Order: sequence, then structure tokens, then C-alpha cells
Amino acid sequence: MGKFVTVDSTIGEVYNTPVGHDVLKKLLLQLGLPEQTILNPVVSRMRLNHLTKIMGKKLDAQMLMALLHLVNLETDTPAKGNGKIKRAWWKEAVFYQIYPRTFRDTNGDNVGDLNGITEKLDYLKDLGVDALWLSPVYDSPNDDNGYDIRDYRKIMQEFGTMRDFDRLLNEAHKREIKIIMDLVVNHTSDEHEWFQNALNDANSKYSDYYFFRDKGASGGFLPNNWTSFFSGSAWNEYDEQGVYALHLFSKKQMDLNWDNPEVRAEVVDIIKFWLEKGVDGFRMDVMNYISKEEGLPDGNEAIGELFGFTGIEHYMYGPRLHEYLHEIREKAFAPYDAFAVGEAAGLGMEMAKLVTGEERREMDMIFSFDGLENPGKERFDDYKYDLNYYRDYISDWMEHYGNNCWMSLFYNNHDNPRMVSKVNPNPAYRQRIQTLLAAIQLTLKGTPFIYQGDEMGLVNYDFKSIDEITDIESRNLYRELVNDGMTEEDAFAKILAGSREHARVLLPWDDRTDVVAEHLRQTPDDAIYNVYHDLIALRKAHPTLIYGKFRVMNDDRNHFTYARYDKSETFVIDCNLSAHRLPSVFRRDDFEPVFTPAYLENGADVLSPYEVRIWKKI
Ligand code: TEU
Ligand code: CA
Repeated sequence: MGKFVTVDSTIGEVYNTPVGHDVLKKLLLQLGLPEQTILNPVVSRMRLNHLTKIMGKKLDAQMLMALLHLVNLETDTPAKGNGKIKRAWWKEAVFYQIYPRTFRDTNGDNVGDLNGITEKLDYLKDLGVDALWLSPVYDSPNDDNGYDIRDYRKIMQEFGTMRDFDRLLNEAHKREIKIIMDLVVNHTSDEHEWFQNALNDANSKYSDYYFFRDKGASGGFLPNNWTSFFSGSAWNEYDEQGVYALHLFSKKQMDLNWDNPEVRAEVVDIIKFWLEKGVDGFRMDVMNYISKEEGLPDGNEAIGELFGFTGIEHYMYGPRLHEYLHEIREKAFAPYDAFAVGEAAGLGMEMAKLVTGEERREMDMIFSFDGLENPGKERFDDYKYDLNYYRDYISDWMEHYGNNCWMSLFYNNHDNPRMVSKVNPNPAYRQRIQTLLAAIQLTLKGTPFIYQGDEMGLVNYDFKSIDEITDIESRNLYRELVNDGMTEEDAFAKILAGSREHARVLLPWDDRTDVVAEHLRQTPDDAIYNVYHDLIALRKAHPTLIYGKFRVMNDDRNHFTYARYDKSETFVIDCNLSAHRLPSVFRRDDFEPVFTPAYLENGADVLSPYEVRIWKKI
């Protein structure tokens, strides 16, 4: 049992609870302060309200109360996790994420399709990929490119037919490639029949599938102050019906009420529908937002300001989250032995342990996002990402996540600009940085998720105007910034820094058609393809790189050296995280190089910019 904390508790006591740990860490991260700020023994013995002195006026008393509330909702503590790691196919697999809309077009309409994925299965097999995660392919009005689902049992027309899907699955399985689907069930499209029924008939059972509030009941005021991730209030107004309805994302993505057991039963049915077809598992969209605090209370304004979204403390680790995850695990995933990875923006390591600890039977894995931005930075900030932070982040998880948990390893997905560009946009370093990132990703403990185009060395796209950007998040944010008084130029610069559109440009396959050509100023890079190919092969040939222990061997700034080892083998991965040459290099007579990129300068005692070498003990 966790310990109950109050305002009279010490900072250390709060930090020792799983949620307190993660929330305090997140606060520091957001403010760009080092963890040492509160780990310091003097500070850690101080009362909680001392935090307001450390963190400045950003943190008020009400915010502390909100924090304590969250901390005390969690009564469990993570298991130690020092047993043996259990083997599983999804721990050994290399995943590849496909964003179907921009992967591969086969009928010339400039929209990727299912047949395009089928066509490239041999390419993916040759690369060494074992499993695919498909971003949503279901019927959708595409307000958020398929993350707004109208019919969970139908394929998006632009992508093909159910027959095309069955063929894709079958052809993938023939090649021993597994497929996991995107399970978007925090919300449905407003065009889903459930929502339409609910809206048009207040007495329908579907009214309780969503969060509706009577306008009369709130005297015409919005039901609460929550904001949407895609700008503006989280409430839609329906004048004709006299109601409000909740949407954490776009105005056409209506949040489902998971407290209604019928909703959960529907979700179980949807999962089973696809598992019956033979899919191998799911990536669960915004997994940690499904349970909302009862009564949907107002969010704390200071938290809202700090994180950019008001109300988030009432659903990002909701009161019944564990219960719901456990329920769908037992009722839907487990009977099929299906795999489930949850998208979990905002969860720190201790919360993650409570969601992924194998003995708890919730999720198998989550995507944690705290590694994607430097401390004090947000996605839409224009800055150079310092890989020293990634080193610290990854080392922490490698060392403390526990053998009962397993992490996902990724730099890119459909929601983020390309990491290579963020680290250093200088094209001279593109190949080196991508190689370095690949080498780290494929030699760590965890499951690598390659994002489409990583293996082509794709960088951010050189968009010239906001008109070229279709993504709803970017477009809404742009409008909001301009409305708030920012110049169009500055607003566009901000969008360019963080837009998801960078990851959503049609892949530049070699056999490009004229229609596509205009979209392609980046050329695919064989050298980087080969790097991925060789590193995946290396990982597969040596289970030590998957299950072995991890140890950091070097703490010097910019120089990241770590070992992966077990009884039979030892590897050392030596990385230069910077654009500067590093004088000292790992080299020992009883080690041989097993991966040294072609641009290695002279094999001497220098690591060139962003260079990585992998050594194996003879
Ligand atoms: O993403 C949700 C998510 O948490 C972030 O991308 C979120 O927008 C960001 O953290 C805010 O800072 C998932 C999908 O991956 C995304 O493509 C969808 O748009 C979203 O859910 C809604 O389904
Ligand atoms: Ca097409």
C-alpha cells in the first residue's frame, strides 16, 4: 500500500510515492530544473509547501492540492521487478510503424493504401522487420486522419476494402510479419452512429456512451474549463439539442464514457472482431486518458498553463484507469494471447510500472514520451535537441524500469517532427545522426519501433506556407496564435518547429510518379537503409542485445558509452552525441568492431561528429 500524503508531508515522502515521483519529476522537466533540485537531502526533508519557493510562482497552493489528490488516488506500489526477464515475441520483434495515408500509393490518387503496404511487404521483410503497427485504417471522415473513427468494422474507402485488408494480413503472416492495429477508443467520430443516435434522441441508451451536459443545467456556461489538445474549449455546443458534449481532441472526436459498462463491452467486441480476423495485437491510442474523474471537475489553471492543457490532471491517470485496462486485457486480449502497447503521454516511469508490470495484467508496454523533448522545451519550440538528455533519460529507464516491465524504443512517430532535424538540421550530419540514433535504438533493452522513412533518412519537410499543412492540430494552433496577436510569420515558424505534418509526407519511393514528385525534395538513402538492415541483423543474431544487462561506462558530456552483456557475450556501444570530435575512444585489445559506419575517419582515437561504433568482446 502506498502512503497517504498531505501538505504536511515532506518533499521526500511525496517523491517516494509512485505518482508523486512522476509528477514532481514532470514538473521539474517542464520547468527545466534538474532532478537534483529535490533529491538534495536538505530539500527532500522540507515540507511540501516549500516547493512553491523552489518552483516559483508557477506552483500555487491549489496546484499542490491537485497534486496530492492524484498521489493519493494511487494506492498500489510497483513490484521490485528483480526476477528474471520472461521471453516474449514482442520483446524480440523489431516493429515498424506505418502511417497508411503516406506510406505507399498504388492507384495514383496520391493517398497511400492497403495494397501499397502489401506491395512493400518484401521490402519490409528484407529490412528485417517482424511486426507492423498500422495507424488507423478504419472508416473515418478524416478530421484527424483516421483517429476519428466512424465505423470500427469497416475499412476507409480511400485505403481499399476489407478484402484488401484480409489479403494484407494474410501476405504479412506468410512472411512471418505480424500486424497490430490502432485501437482508438478514447473517442469516436461525431459521425459514428452511436454519437448520432445519442445526439438525436436524448432517451437513447447511447446518450450515456458520451459525456453530454445539459446547457440549462449549467446556466449556459461551459460545463468546465477543460481545453482541447487541438485548441479551444473541450466542449462542443449543440444549440438545437441544448447540450454540450466533451471532446479532448478535435470537435469531431467525441470522448467515450468508459464508466458505462456497455461502452467497455463494445470495446471488447471491437477488439475481438479484429482478433478473430487474426491480427496480432493493438496499439491503444491515448490509453491513459480513458478514465475521467467523476463529475468532470474544473482543472487547475496553473497546471493548465504549465502543461498547455487545462483539466489534464483529471484524466491523464484517471481513478479507474487500471481497472479498465485490466478488464479489457482479461476479456479481450488474453483469450487471444494478443499483444497491447498503450500510448501514454504524460506517464512517468513509476506510473508506467503500474500499467505494464507483467503481474498486473494491464498493458504489455507503453510509449513514454518524456525522451522526445529536452527539459523545459515543448514540441513547438524551435531548439536543438541535446542528445545528452536522451542519454540520461534512457539510462534511467534501462536501470530502473525493472525486469517485469519492458519498454518501447522510438524517436519518431506520426505525431512528431523528425528527430534527426531536431538534433541538428545541418544536412551534412543527417546520415551520421540517423545512424547514431539507429545504433542506439537497436542495441538497447526494449522493443524498437522504427517509423516509416527512418530507414530512408527522412528529415523535416521544407514547407513553404501554412497552406501546405493539412494537420488539424497545426492548423488550429496556427489560427489560435494569430488570433492571439502573433504575426503570421512567427506563427508559421512555430508550426514548422513542431508540426506533425513533417512525419506525414508521402514516402519518396524510387519509382515515384509525376504526381508524387512534387512532394519529394528528399531522396531516399540507401546507405541509411543498409545501416538499419545491418543493425537489425546484428540484434537478431545476438539475444544479448535484446535481453542482456545494461551498464553506462562513461559519464563525460557528449560521450555515451554503454555495455550490453550477459554470461556469454559483451558488447560496447561507443557514441559521440555531438557535432564535435571527441578525443578519447573506447578501444581494447580483447574487443573487435562489429559495426563501424563507412565514414569512420581513420580508425584512430577520435570519434568524429555523431559517430557510433559497436564493439564485441572476442
Ligand atoms: O495522440 C495523442 C497525444 O497524446 C498527442 O499526440 C497529443 O496530441 C499531444 O501529446 C499533445 O501535446 C494520439 C494520436 O497518436 C494522434 O495522432 C491523434 O491525433 C490523437 O491521439 C487523437 O486520437
Ligand atoms: Ca491510393
